[in-house]
Amino acid sequence: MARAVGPERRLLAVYTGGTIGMRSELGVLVPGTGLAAILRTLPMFHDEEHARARGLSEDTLVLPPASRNQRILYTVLECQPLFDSSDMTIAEWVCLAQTIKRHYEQYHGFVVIHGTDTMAFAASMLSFMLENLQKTVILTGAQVPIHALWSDGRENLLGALLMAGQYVIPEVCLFFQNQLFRGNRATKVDARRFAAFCSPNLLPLATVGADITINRELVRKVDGKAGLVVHSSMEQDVGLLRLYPGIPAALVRAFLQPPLKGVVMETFGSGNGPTKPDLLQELRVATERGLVIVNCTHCLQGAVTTDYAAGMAMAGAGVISGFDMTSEAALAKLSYVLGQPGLSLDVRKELLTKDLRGEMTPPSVEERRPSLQGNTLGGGVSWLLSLSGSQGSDLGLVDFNGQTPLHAAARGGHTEAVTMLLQRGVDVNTRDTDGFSPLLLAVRGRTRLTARPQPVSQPRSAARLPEAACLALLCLSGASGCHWVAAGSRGLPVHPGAGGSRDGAVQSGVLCNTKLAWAARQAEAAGNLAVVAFL
Ligand code: ASN
Repeated sequence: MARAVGPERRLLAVYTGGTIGMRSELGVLVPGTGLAAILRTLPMFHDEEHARARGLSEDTLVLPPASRNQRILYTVLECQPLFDSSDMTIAEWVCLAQTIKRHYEQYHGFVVIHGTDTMAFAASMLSFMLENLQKTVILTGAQVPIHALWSDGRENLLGALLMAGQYVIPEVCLFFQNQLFRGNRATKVDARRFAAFCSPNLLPLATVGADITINRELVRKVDGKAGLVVHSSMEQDVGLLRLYPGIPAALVRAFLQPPLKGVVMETFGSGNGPTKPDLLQELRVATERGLVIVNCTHCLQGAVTTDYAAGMAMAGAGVISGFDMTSEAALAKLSYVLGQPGLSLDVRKELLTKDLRGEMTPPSVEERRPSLQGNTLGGGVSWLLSLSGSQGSDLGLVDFNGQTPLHAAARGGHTEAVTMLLQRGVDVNTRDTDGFSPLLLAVRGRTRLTARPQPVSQPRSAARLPEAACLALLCLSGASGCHWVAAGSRGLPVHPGAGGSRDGAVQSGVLCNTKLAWAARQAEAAGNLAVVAFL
């Protein structure tokens, strides 16, 4: 990711259709031609004076200056015909990828104006078709036509042009309502609201407000100087099957017949499906025949696991885990992987489990090992390893916010990891750049800190710093349903509304986050925190 330099940045805006340019005909919206002409009349999209002074050609539009020394010039390429995106198919998206390739050297970046209904599919498809992308490609559109008085189209298109013009983000992205998403992580979640998209399993790459905030560590790195490759041979015979409770095995059998070559199967929760033998048999027969089935969850957020027998049964029937991929991304990936010529079935399956374009977060190798997954401490260890990326890493290392693995473990509620780190003697009192200790992050990370009534006069364990801080960390970082009280040595500040006694004996009962955080911060500042936990 880099800030784009140079006095002029040239973009190609490929207009494929969608509501943004639609007109009403006989009371219904249909794709409308002439988007460039509309944009030319809107001062926010075209600086006529500058265009004339600069002698720009008729088909080149220029944005008003966004920064002092840079102008963004763009050309709108209107597709023939224009589509409501419900009519888009793999063939149209291949054409789009080839158009980008054809104009790749001429332009600094690309904006694709597309209908919203299938925009997440389009972005996913393009992300796989375009390999070694070194320039920014951003899809955008609108919920309301751009010429309407109240339309999201103007902001969305202007935002996409500005992002593509000012930054080099070498990915296929989707810009909507001030957020720039990785295209193959986005999904449409609302038919009417302007916030139509979300990226359930990955934070936005950038957010636009008064300032533009780029999530730099998320943006993919360019792979050397390899040239752009367009993969046009996408498999069309791929499908999407959403399971529902009681789905008859006969229906599943009918769906899985040739010419189908790959299926994204949407399952329940964390990848679970019915364990009825006849249904599992249909899945097994199909996968043994060479049909590739990828398991994605119905849920908007979360990933496929084998935590349940009902999830293990899917894996047992030869179904491949799609981890946290959206169904759109999984379908596009399937189409791409099955479309590659000359690969064995095993290689294709292997590719499907790998993160190819940032579309999934596969678990670390350690997380996949059943021996580690089976116990809670193992879960903590594998989480830690995924954090560090290697077994031998220094557990005291800090990230760019000054946070250690203990900060991260405490913040995320990974009790087992906290235990392990404390056992290894990491410093419990390290502060991050905001001055927060792991204990304070653990407190802040809790949403409910209500303790059931519990006798507090006989604490089962009590300790002073640093043991008390360790203990507190353990109970606060995720142990659900734990009973706890915060107690202090003499002088522990008591929040005015918290109850408890001021002599420092016990602060107990129900403490909300704010009060505990307040008390913990005061006590930490005074260096005399002692916390007693009842587990
Ligand atoms: N039906 C339209 C389309 O996807 C919806 C939109 O663009 N908002 O083309």
